[in-house]
Amino acid sequence: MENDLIEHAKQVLRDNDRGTYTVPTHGLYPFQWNWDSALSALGFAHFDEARAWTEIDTLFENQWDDGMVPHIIFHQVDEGYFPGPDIWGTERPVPTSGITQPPVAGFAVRRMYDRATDKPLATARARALLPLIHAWHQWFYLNRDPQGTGLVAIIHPWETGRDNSVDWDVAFQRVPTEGVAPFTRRDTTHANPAHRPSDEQYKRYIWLVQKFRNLGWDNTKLHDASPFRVVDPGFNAILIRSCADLAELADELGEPTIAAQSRAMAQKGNAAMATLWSEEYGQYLCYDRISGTLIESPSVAGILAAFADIPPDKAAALTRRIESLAEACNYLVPSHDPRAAEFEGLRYWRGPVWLIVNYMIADGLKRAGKSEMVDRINADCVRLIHRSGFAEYYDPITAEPCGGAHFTWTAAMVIEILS
Ligand code: 9YW
Repeated sequence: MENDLIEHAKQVLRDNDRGTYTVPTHGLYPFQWNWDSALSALGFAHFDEARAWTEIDTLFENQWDDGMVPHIIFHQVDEGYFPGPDIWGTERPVPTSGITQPPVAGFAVRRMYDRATDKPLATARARALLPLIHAWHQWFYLNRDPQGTGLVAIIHPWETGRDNSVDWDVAFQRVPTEGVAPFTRRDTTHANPAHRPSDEQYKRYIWLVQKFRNLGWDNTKLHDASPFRVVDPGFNAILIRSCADLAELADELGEPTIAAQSRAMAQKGNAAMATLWSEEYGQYLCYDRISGTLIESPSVAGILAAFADIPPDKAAALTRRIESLAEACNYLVPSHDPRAAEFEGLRYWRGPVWLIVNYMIADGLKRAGKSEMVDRINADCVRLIHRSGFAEYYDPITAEPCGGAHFTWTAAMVIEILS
């Protein structure tokens, strides 16, 4: 039974494989997405290590000169997605978007290296990627933490990969909708509009893109110029974990300078995470860098923080928090607390379960010794797949499959969990 699931998952990866990169799913997302690729490579690594390395290589071939790795790479022309390269206007040789996404590649590369059966290949690829991933991490702290707080801000909801999270609702009101050129959405022709962000949110997404484009995509200016600057605990945890993992990898590969710098970034980030803890919510919260306040929104971002090396008492508290969420839904871990007024079980990042998020939470809790909760989360992932297939996301109460089907990173996570 589980072997069948793994075989099916591999087929999803093969079907979405475009040779040197994979698409998240054909139709809805016809290009390469940043954190999708890093996590999908983990799935490929179980049956084709060379292909897994190529996935990450392709991503970093499109790294910007300043160190940023863009969130979408438009390898081919496809009118089926909005906003396409003409809207971004980044003028890259291979067109890309102008913002980034959760930097999970450092974690993925270390894991691929550690598990590699072809060590010469892994050593060569990891050695080449090491300075590139390090440059991306340094880019973050330089450009997205200009005050040196130890935590980076995102300047567009798309950067967190949690596009329409409740976390942004208040801060996003600061982003105007006036002056946005008329556009036609494409996502709602591929997926049920009830599972997607609203039109008004799309206008604000595009307003920000226009703003940054008018500033020539100059990252030394964008942070301070953006009316939307939010510190996300999940995003920061991913960056911290990737820095820490890159430090270990750099030690192994004999790169002491990268190791020391990576470790220093991770340590500073880890210490600063404490400022995002909420005793009242029993989890971490986002922080609005413009209003200077924590955002009172019980989303999964504050639980995903477990992916970094958080203190044992915080890992225990997050485990209790997940136990409490389990009382309000049938499948862990909902992207928003089902008891909150804003919860919507079908709408993207306002409630549904995402397997990639589950995977990272479980990975962090495993390191913290919370094996019972890890088993529970993994079992829920498998139950969801059995019931509803390889969907983009799932209703945490009914298990209804949402968004796109035949989804690459969902399949990759199944291979990871079951192998
Ligand atoms: C969009 C590809 C991407 C993910 C994001 C997810 C969604 C794209 O799909 O965003 O156009 O809204 O929110 O995390 O990387 O799977």
